[in-house]
Amino acid sequence: MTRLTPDMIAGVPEDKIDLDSALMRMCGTTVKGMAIQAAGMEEDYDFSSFKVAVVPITSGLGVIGGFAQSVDAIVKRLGMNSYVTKGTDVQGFSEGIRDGADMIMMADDTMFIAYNVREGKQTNNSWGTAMGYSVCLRNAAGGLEGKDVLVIGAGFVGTEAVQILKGMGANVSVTDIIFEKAQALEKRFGVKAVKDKEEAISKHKLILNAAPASFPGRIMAEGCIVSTPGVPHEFDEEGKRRAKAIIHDPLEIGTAVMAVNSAFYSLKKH
Ligand code: PYL
Repeated sequence: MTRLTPDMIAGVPEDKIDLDSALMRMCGTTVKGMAIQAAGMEEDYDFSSFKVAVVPITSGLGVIGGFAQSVDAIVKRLGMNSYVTKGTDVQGFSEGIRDGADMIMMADDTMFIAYNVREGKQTNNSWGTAMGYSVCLRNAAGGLEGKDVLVIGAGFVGTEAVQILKGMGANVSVTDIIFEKAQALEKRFGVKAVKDKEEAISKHKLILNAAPASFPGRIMAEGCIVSTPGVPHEFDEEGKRRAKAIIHDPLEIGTAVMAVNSAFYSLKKH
């Protein structure tokens, strides 16, 4: 998983990219609507009763400037009652519990989770990101049943994505810079491992890019839809011209899905 930098998430707290409008234009949903779909629910929900504590974590490579504030802003935009704890790590976790938080969100260098305190259940960001970007791709494509979809990257997110997309009825191919990783997913999930990434990109109109790689527009299919959580993220002018839609944000789609899915552990009971 590529580690975010403060620059990558600088505009998230004030929603500089206006993600709701972008998703409404490309996928026909708001961020919250997408997250509710990703969590397998239908109608809208008022999440204002959910108290969420976002805990900065200093382990490993340490705090990322603006990360906790970005998560807090994303969760607030879902209508939840969110705050960043004063303490970090165990102290921050304990503060959230003491304050009666329903959910605790925190990330170290390998895991980012939304922990539902009441239900003792968690949702992680790899699943949240894979599910969120798969729902966006499905909505932008008007459904994936029987359609060819290419997943780039057989890491944490790509591994979740191949399963989710197959479950949505897509014919899934997967490629990775380490071909053996793609072959391992072929063996486990019955998807198709493809070795030549550029050839695969040129042949697919539906792509979920779960790798840090971006790709030159000259190999992209006309009218392709690229759902791409991969960071860093850049597409050249030719790529932007050829694509029907490029769905991307540095953190919000995955975070919104994991927060909503974790909240639903409590709501699905009723
Ligand atoms: C969750 C993000 C999405 C992409 N890469 C993942 C990443 O950067 N993970 C590291 C997050 C570290 C957060 C730090 C803090 O500020 O609390 N421990």
